[in-house]
Amino acid sequence: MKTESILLALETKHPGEHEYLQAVKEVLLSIEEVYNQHPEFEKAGIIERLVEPDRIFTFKVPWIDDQGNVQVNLGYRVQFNNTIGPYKGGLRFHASVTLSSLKFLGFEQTFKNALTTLPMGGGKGGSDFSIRGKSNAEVMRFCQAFMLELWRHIGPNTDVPAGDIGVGAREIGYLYGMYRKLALENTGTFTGKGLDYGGSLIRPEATGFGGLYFVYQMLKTKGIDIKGKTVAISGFGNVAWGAALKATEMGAKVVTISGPDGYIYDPDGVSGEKIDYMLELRNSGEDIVAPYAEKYGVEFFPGKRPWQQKADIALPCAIQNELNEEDAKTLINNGVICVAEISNMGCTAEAVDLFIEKKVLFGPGKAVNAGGVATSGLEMTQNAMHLNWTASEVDEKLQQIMKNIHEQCCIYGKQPDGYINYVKGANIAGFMKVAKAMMAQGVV
Ligand code: 2IT
Repeated sequence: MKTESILLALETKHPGEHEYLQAVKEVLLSIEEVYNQHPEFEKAGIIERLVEPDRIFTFKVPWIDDQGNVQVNLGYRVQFNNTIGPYKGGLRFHASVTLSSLKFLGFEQTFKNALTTLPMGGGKGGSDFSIRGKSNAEVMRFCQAFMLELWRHIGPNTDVPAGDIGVGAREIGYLYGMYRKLALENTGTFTGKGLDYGGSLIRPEATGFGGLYFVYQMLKTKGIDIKGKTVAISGFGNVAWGAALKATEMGAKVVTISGPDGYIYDPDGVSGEKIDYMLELRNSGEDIVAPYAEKYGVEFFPGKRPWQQKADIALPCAIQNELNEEDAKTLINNGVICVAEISNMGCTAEAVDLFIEKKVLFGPGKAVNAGGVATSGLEMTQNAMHLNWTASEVDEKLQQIMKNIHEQCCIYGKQPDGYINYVKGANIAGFMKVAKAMMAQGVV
């Protein structure tokens, strides 16, 4: 593969799209060897076709705030690749959202969805709108204005959005309500819906639960029990919540959670009602964790990241590039055993390289956090069948899917010395599935 020249051409075409270029580079470097064994891929221009999204919708979202002022945000939907199923992926509402971040997320989503074994293509969307400090009515008006544009591009067999950062149960309710009104259909063109209108049990927990099921499998390869281990978690939203719940249930102790304002260290463990309190914090719309420290009398570290604390397991659960090389060094010096990205691309490329060099168990987001979208796939199945599975039915399927993803990573990622390079394993397994399907379907 002419990796260097492909990357150079992409950089020239899309200058400044750092996250997107970072995600593409990681995948290309890890699939190079396998790709070169398949000259037919090169002939079919698989890479050139895979790195560009199928199409991108960009639109303005005008809405009126509570003071009567007109506000204008940008909205996007990146339909990345639908070779193996309808475009599928979340919507992110966050001030940091740019075309670059959504392209990176859509690219990652394509491989992640392939890994789930379910028939879903990759997509992502969102807006630079931030729910921080907005009233409920403002959030509703924004969601409705956003949907007024997006609805014509999505559908149960074309593109099925879901939540992501800033888009939780409330936002999905407002978005779906407007979609349903405009599209005049009710087939569940959205996942993460409320239980009363087509949602699936376990979907809210699924990203965090799936992450811990994956960590369990990773530790098992080394004969290590998660029980009694200390866990550093970043973030305090839906993903961090699910991860804290499952980690605690498995007998581990979660000692940190964090927000844009800093992190809290709770030596007794974030457990029981303290986990419920995370939801309250999220719903307050203030985007800070400092009140946790006050409420439970623990230490708050303003402006700092949780990776400076000693922990056996580190779980980034917030946003991309939230753990850098310095953080990786600190964690390694403190004896970290396992680092698993439950956020998408939670670690910088330098941090990932260091973990792999030092043979730390490292799980990349597209494998570790695939339980969220996998359970979205299960929600789509239930909608199509017009029935609901029980929580244990969904959870059992989720566990099986995570085990399967772990196996796929081992098949392609096992090194001669026995170390499992999960980055390589996940990238190759995801790529091979999409590439083979693209080969079968011709140049389209
Ligand atoms: O990053 C992700 O996989 C998600 N935000 C969930 C996507 C989905 O369609 O459930």
